[in-house]
Amino acid sequence: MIYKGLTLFKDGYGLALRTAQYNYRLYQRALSVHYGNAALLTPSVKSYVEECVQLCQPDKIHICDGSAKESQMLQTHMLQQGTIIPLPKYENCWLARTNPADVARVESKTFICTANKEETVPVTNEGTPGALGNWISKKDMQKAIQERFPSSMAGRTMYVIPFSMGPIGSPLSKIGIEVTDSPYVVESMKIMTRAGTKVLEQLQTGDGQFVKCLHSVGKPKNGVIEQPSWPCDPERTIILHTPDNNEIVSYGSGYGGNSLLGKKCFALRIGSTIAKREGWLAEHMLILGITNPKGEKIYIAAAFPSACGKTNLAMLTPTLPGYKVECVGDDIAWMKFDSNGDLRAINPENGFFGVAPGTSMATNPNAMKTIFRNSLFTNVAHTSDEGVYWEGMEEENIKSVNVTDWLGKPWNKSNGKPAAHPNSRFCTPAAQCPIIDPAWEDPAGVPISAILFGGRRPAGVPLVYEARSWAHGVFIGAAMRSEATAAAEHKGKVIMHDPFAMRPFFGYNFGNYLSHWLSMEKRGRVPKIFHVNWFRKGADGKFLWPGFGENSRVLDWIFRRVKGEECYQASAIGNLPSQNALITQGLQEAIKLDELFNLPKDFWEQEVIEIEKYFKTQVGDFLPTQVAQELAGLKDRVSKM
Ligand code: OXD
Ligand code: MN
Repeated sequence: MIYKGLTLFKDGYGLALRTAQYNYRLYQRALSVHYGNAALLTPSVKSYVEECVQLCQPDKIHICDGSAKESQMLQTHMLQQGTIIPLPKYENCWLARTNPADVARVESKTFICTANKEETVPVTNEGTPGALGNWISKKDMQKAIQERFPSSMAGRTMYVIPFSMGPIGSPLSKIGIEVTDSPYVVESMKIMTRAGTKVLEQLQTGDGQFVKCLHSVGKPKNGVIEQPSWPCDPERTIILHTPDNNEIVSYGSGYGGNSLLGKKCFALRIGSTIAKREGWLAEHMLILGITNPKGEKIYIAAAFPSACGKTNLAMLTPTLPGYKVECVGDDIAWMKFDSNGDLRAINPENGFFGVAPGTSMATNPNAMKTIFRNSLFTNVAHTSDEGVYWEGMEEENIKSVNVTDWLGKPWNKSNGKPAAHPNSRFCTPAAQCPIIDPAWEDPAGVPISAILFGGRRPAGVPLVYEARSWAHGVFIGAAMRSEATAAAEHKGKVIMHDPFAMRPFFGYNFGNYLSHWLSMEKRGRVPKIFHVNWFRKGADGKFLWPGFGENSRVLDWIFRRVKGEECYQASAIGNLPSQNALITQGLQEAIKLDELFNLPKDFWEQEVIEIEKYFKTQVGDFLPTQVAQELAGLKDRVSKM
């Protein structure tokens, strides 16, 4: 095998780093570091970069420093390539349009690589295809890499992004190095994580550990890049994770969760495996702080599937007088017990990569006040006054302008197609959120008093109920279901199982994940668990609950339960608010509380059958006995309803 040797030059001179194959001088080609300071790389980062260079054969190396000057340089480059267009209506905002074949996460092409399949997914004898993640063998993973990566960066620059998930230096934070050939990824990672020189300095003083993240947008086999402004290889896209050596390899897609490797790949998939080993939790959860009229404050974490309103809840404007909500994070929580036995959470991210459609001054004014500075929009519509538009945004914005849709075509309402892609996004710095929590970067994290599970359930599931115990709460998380959304490649409004809102993000066997959750009770004081459903519809097909700011009424009940108020009544599925406990005074519309909290026996009998089937076919013998007992308990109580 011929290795291309690597010589990293600082500003074209000086520092030479040798590969193990340095003696193959004949084959060596000096690669200049045309931006950044290679002297800051630790030996293990250097050797990782060298490996990536040997494999991907980039033309240049850029070591990201995280500066504004660097961003300007990359923006100019992306403007020239046509990857982004400026949005002078706002301050330092940009719009990217992807290749239409690269618009969402690709769950079917996402794999976890372990020695045995059972480490990754529950293996059952039921003959039903597994829906709790995809396993790949080491051999097949190597084959997949060798088929795609050699020379995949030829003619391009390789960017080396040092990033921290969590505040730099926090005992709860972890570091990653993402190597990518996409300047869009660099700019997005600079918003979504703490990235740049400070992280390299932390690596030098800390334990030196980092998660290896290799990403290439790739080159199609036939050599034809359909949209040069957005190179990708959708047919051969693959996203690979090796928990054994904390490594991520992603090929073929430039889109969000497939390419910003700190987010789903690191913070959730690899993160959950590290968390299991180290005794903590890495979860697909928002974190909010809520202060009641007495000035008491608690923090709540909530897991909803993608595109089910986590960002809206995290930034809620309460309608209940005297309440205040502050945002710690909108997508991911890393939670660990401290030495006092309190469960403390950090948001490992530094920005919001939120779903744009549906976001407006009416639904999420705090998001709207966050996103029009220093933000990168993807696949939203463009207006002739150099702004953006999406479905749900106040229509005044487009009264006197022309709209170009996410595909770059003229658009008006009458053409019947959405102007923005349903999974179009804003990528914006969290610090700009007007209600960012004062403790959002506290290295110690914030103490979590309640965990919420929820999803889009049009029928049968009440607005809110409380788990009877920790084990019952774990069962509720395991049994979560929700209507499919556009965040991934699923089509239609089918109700899918999405346990813990983690189905696409488990880094290891779901049965073992459940045992890990159950074991948390022995490690410290566990929070109360609740299930919420803002999406129940009445017989007339309309939503029974107004949602958004009115959800503060549900948070108020949860707050009071956390404080020990006896404002509940037991039911077959868990504790419901007792008569009049949910504050309804001041609601704009009359609420059909009976319909909202009604528990139809036939619905719950069916739900139990469905959960039983799911556990049997998907989890099999890996289902912890305690969870099976909780299901049996529910079945028994439902039979007596
Ligand atoms: C996300 C997702 O992007 O869950 O957060 O898809
Ligand atoms: Mn998410």
